[in-house]
Amino acid sequence: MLGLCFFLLVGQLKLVRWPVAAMGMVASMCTEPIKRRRAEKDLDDKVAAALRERARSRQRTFRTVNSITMRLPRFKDGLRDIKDVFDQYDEDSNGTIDNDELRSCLGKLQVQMSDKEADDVHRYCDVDRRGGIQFQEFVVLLCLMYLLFGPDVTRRVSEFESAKLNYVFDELIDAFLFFDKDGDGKMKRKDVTRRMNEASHQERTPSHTTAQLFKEMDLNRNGKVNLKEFLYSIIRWAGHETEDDDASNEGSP
Ligand SMILES: [Ca+2]
Ligand SMILES: [Ca+2]
Ligand SMILES: [Ca+2]
Repeated sequence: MLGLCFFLLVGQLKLVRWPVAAMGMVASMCTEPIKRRRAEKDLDDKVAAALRERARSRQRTFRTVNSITMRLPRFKDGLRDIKDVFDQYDEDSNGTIDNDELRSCLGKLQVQMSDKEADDVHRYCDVDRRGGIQFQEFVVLLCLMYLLFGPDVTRRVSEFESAKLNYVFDELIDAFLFFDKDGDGKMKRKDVTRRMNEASHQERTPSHTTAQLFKEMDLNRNGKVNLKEFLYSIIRWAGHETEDDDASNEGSP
């Protein structure tokens, strides 16, 4: 505590000597992450509320982890269809949906949002923080829009593929609800461990495996996995890698 007070004090002493413009910049650097965190939390809360509503109105469809694993090939098929949709909205074909492309995409899906809200969603769905929405994040985005705004969203994506997309999104969301035992919109490690082991009494999943699994899903390392982290991980595990992703992953550290 004393150490923290010391750092704060040193910081203030330095600020006194800085020009006013620099102080303004520091102030905006300090407030910006707070605003971002608030927008992130608001969206987390909205998603959690929609999940609770859904859990109340829907019968549980998954009873074991194996039943989820068996659906992965179907997820993969569904992802192939979404790739065509992504290409349609990635107007300049650079493999990323930027802010303007997202606004135009949300307009076509008739999702009512202000530009600021659209930008918040853009930031929220940039799960890997590489800037912009790449394909896997676009699947997360569409699934979240489906959860928040209902099946009309997928109908506007594609009348023809709508039923198939709904099926994939329903299954993905139900898989999350299977693990989110207390229905607060966050999976805890103990929930995942319990679920992984309740199907078989003889063959327990080693604890280091569930720990590793959880660590891979908990992208921001806060000890909980929310729906977007779960979706992003499942999409990776379903094995859909686009050529663009392969190319950009090679370049990343
Ligand atoms: Ca683009
Ligand atoms: Ca991204
Ligand atoms: Ca997390």
